[in-house]
This record gives sequence, C-alpha cells and structure tokens, in this order.
Amino acid sequence: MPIDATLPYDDANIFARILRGEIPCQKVFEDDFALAFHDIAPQAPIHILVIPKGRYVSWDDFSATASEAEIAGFVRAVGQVARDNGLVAPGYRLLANIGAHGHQEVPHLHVHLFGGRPLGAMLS
Ligand code: IU
Repeated sequence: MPIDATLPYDDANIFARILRGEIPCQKVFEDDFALAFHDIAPQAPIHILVIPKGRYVSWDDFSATASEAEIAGFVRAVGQVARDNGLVAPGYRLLANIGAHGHQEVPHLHVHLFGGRPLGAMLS
C-alpha cells in the first residue's frame, strides 16, 4: 500500500529496522550518511536502494529539513554506489517514489538505482 508522505516518521518501518541491524540486507555501501543494499524484489539486473541514515520519510522532508552535510553526503553516496557498480558508462535510472501518487511503499526515503540493461523510455 502506498504511504502518506506527510505522516510523521515511523521508527518501526522496515528500512529503519535494517539501519538498526534488526533485519539483514545485502549491503553494497555504507558510510556516515547512507546505506545501500540490493532490492529484495529486483526490477532490473541491477536494482539497488540507497537510503539516508537520518529519519526522513521522503524526499520532501529530507529536502526541507536535512542538514547540508546530510544532503551532500547522501547525494555523494548515490553517485558512489553507481560508480562502484559499473552503472555510469552503460547508464542507469535514478528514481524516488514519493507518497501515494508516487506509489511509495516504505516510509523511509530511498532512491532506486536501476541498471544492467536498456530500460526503455520510462518505468510506468
Ligand atoms: P517504493 O519506492 O517504496 O515503492 O519501493 C520500496 C522498495 O523496497 C521495493 O522495490 C521493494 O522491493 C523494496 N523492499 C526491499 O528491498 N526490502 C524489503 O524488506 C521491503 C521492500 I518490505
């Protein structure tokens, strides 16, 4: 079910639990600002999620309230993950779903990195 991105942060959400180490993930990157792991239901040969370590529901509260260091750290982490996984030369897609119409299901900000094949004009 898509979430309401205006609701307060829920510390019981699945990505919060992954960040706390309560649930395992297939980690590909971690630093002070971000964690990246393989999506559990990949929609492309490479499908990685990158999440900030802070308590942000979506791109909305992150862009409005995160510190400059958190924003810079997260953006740099996303780029690093793309480079580390060989996505830059062939190209890839970067996507963030926000709220109900965006069909966001997990209420902790995440960006999807899709790659490993030509992706077509747009994911619907
Ligand atoms: P969305 O942008 O919120 O719609 O995407 C959530 C993604 O999180 C989706 O691609 C799921 O397959 C993925 N995911 C996951 O990787 N591990 C989990 O335990 C759960 C969802 I729940």
